Amino acid sequence: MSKTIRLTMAQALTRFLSRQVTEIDGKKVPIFGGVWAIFGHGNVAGIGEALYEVRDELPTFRAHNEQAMAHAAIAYAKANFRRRFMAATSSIGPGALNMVTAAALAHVNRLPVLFLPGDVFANRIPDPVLQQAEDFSDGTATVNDCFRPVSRYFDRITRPEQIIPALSRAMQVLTDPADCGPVTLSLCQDVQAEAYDYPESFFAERVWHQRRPRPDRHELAAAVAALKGAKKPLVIAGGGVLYSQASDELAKFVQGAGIPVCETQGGKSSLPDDHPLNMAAVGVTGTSAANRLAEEADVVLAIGTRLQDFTTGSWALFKKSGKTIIGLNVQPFDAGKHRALPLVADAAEGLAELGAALKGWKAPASWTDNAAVGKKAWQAEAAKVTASTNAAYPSDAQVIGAVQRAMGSGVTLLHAAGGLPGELHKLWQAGAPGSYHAEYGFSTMGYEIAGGLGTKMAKPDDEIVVMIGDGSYLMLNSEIATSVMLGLKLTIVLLDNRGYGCINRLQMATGGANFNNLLKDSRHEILPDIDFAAHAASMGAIAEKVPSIAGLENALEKARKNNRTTMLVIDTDPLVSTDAGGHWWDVAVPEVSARAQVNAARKAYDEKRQMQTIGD
Ligand SMILES: Cc1ncc(C[n+]2csc(CCOP(=O)(O)OP(=O)(O)O)c2C)c(N)n1
Ligand SMILES: [Mg+2]
Repeated sequence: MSKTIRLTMAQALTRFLSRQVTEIDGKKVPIFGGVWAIFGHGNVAGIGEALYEVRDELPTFRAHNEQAMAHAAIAYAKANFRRRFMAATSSIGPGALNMVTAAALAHVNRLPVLFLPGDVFANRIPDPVLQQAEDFSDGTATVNDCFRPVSRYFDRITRPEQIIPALSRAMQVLTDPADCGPVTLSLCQDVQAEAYDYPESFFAERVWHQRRPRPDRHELAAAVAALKGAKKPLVIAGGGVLYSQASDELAKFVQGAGIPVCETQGGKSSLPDDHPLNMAAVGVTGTSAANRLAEEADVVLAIGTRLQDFTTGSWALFKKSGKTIIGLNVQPFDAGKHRALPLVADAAEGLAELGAALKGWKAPASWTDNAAVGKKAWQAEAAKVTASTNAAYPSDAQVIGAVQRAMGSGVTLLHAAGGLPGELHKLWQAGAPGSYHAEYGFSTMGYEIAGGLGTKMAKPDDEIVVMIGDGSYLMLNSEIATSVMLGLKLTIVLLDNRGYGCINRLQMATGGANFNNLLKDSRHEILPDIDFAAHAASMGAIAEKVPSIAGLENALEKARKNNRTTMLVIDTDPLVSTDAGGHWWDVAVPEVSARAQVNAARKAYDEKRQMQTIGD
């Protein structure tokens, strides 16, 4: 018999988590950066006590909203290129369900996070407990079943020994680059506190290394043959390039073969913005430089991308009939999308092998040179829309210009929802890999501030700039208080256009009346002039409303020196967005309507849909 140790399930869990290690730059570090926790009766006595025991090795952080704390955990994993991650524990019922949206966010973005919601009593003796939903026909159902479709692995722990296989499975999912995503271990309250004789070996230190699968020989040969036949090849760099930390390999590969690169939201900063082959953003929010090439490309090497509609222009952008897509992706599900030739591999490994096999081959010089001309033209357009202005209500693009001028490309910029993602994708000039942090897989309003917090935890020496709209801010801002309390400084730029500007613009573009998006177009008795600066200041931030673009630049320069979270608020124009670049996006317009504008929009919509391809 091996030696055992008697612990509660919760003690075994936290002890196990604290012994999981990874190696970064040759140094061993805990793979869990900590645990976010909001306690209630469902976790305070069990998990709470167990977290206290390991608080020196596995720190616990207190937040103000469960969704937000999970956002912080997810951003932490993203900023660490998925090599380190965090756990988030809640009580049962509302606390647990507050994390479901965040679980979906992690699921869509393929980011590792360990959810530890409390669950009802496994023994069912005190049923129904506070916050327990009762299913009339299913005794095993609890609200935590909502995590199932948004978890890569879900388990309910109803006996203390179950935590042993459950944690092994959890670690496989969290560390696997292909499967990677949220894991939910739903922890019955009574079982958290139950003791068991666990084998001591379960708590031995375990060192995890990033798995980097190499390509299959046949898939590689097919991809090389396709590329060698290309006249107009194009690389799409997705988030997988960053997660694989494959930027150097990518640069080497495209420089060797003379292939231009375009970037998805998740893949932006794979190459620095000023890299001559980087055409920057592609798709609905793309640059003219990238989209021009996308329309003509005959071989598209899609690396680490899910090929979501914003990238493909709802499959109307990549127009070349008979084109070949090569899906270099660690996940076969993505690698084979749209009848692509799959090249299942880690991005860096795949690029290295492709590069070696293509050695000496180059794309036609006319194609590569043509890309450079397009890039120059785009840069001139971008400079125009981001130039300074004295306008009382500047555009988002003009605010972006001010942030870029004041902060440079050395900061880490973060955003998630509203009009900003589109403008930033087009216009932000990113620096180092990972310096552009977009949550645009789920585009969750309210990710921004908590996401900034998690990013700051991952990159304490970086200046983190969070750009956010008034709508997102009002949805979830409470982690400003957490950032102040934890001494984790963020610089937040809030663009107040008094409503849901981008959805209002979408409404107008689809023939809709201005309705229920901007504050002025919504049902109200009173229309308050919301004082965002006062609101942030009340949570301990340094906050100020700036009167102009020049005022914003000055304030940002001062904010650099602050050691506390600082928020700058600027009024902006809700109706303006950047026309240059961009591409049609499929948003279904009503087929019949009493409004002439809707009927006209439907006619235009039907025409645009003719451009869509499926599998060609
Ligand atoms: C949680 C959530 N609810 C709704 C949406 C749909 N949505 C996307 S952007 C947006 C408006 C965002 O408003 P704001 O943050 O002020 O940015 P703006 O559009 O004004 O630039 C809405 C409602 C979303 N992405 N996330
Ligand atoms: Mg707004």
